[in-house]
Amino acid sequence: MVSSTTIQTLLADRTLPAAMRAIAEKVAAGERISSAEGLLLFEEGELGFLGVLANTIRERRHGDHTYFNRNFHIEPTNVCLYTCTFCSYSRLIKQRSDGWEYSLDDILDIVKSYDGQPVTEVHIVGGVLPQYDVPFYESLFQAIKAHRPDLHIKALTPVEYHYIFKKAKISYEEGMARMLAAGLDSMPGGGAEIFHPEIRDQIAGGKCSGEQWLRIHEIWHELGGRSNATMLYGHIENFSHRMDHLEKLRELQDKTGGFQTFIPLKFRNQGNQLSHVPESTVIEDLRNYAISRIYLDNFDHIKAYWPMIGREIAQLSLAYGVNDIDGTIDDTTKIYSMAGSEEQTPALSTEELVKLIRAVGRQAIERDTLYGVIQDYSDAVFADDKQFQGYFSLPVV
Ligand code: V47
Ligand code: SF4
Repeated sequence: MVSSTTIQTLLADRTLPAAMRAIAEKVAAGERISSAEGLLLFEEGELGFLGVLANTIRERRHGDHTYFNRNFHIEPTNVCLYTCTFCSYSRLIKQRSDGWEYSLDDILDIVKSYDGQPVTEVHIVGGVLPQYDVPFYESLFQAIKAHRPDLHIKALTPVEYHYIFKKAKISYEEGMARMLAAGLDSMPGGGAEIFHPEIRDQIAGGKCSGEQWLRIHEIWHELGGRSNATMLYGHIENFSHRMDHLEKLRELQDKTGGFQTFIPLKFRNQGNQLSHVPESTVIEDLRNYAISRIYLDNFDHIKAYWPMIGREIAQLSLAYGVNDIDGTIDDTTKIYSMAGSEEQTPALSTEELVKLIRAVGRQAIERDTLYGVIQDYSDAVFADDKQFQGYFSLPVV
């Protein structure tokens, strides 16, 4: 455990404002906070206070366990017919001369290049183009399963699904059932951005709406599938838009229970149409993780995507509600390097990732996509193991 400051310590502080005290009492009792309280945390919650609450919940649920997954990403194309202003893939930004468009065989060759490697999941997501339609993805999923049946296919978002089902003139229900039959195992969390139309229309106009994103996940959950959810924050939205987004996710999760993980995605401002918008501070990133952990009481996991935020903030996030760090990722992950992430070579070996987790006093657990434990690295010894540097305390408010 990394926290020496407990909620009881916070409650003993007579200067704690009454509204914050009420929230802390709810968290101590394992009760749900309201959306108004969530908004108050966004507006007024101090980092140290939020950290104690979020870390309490994190340790109550997971102790020191910090999950990672050995996966690889395939991006079929880096051009897209949509023009999301935050995205470096948009045709407005990326000219086709420096773009790629993989064929089914190209994608299969990438899958085959991982033969013999202990990866458990392929994460497929990229731009939206007309040639990538329902029959294309059906054939792709079938071909991957024929080649490597045990590889979990986590693929596409409601942005692609909405587009391809509409083009094929089939319902979401029929479309998702066909994807399931073809071999789709789960859905990643992308394409959620900010659900509220006031913001979505400005940054992601033309692609599926917030309601459509939620509906496609709901249908997938009803088919027995699991999925993730994201929120792209730190651009032109305000706290009430973030709260609205979290509220809609919590409501759907109450209904279906199909979400596994929530992944806050920090907006990165290079190489896109929002380059003039300053990026959020580290303090805001940690506050956002913590509030997500506190508010989303029906989500099992909160994930930090380290290629986007960097290794140090990922380590810090483990004290602010996060219990999952995405993957031993290879160099095919290009979205964030194009958008300005400092992780220009976003690859870590399993050993590096385990050491990164251990260095902040947590326990590294390799998982599969559905959080089945593959290996607990608590006792693993590496050749150049440094003295354990862990254990630090959260700031006392
Ligand atoms: O939907 C695009 C985001 C998402 C930028 O489910 C940007 O396990 C920041 O969803 N700055 C795709 N973010 C990635 C994604 C994801 C990643 C890792 C794991 C999982 C999972 C899902 O990336 C897009 C969009 O919201 N994005 N451009 C940018 N400039
Ligand atoms: Fe296309 Fe997705 Fe980028 Fe929007 S965020 S331009 S839909 S790749």
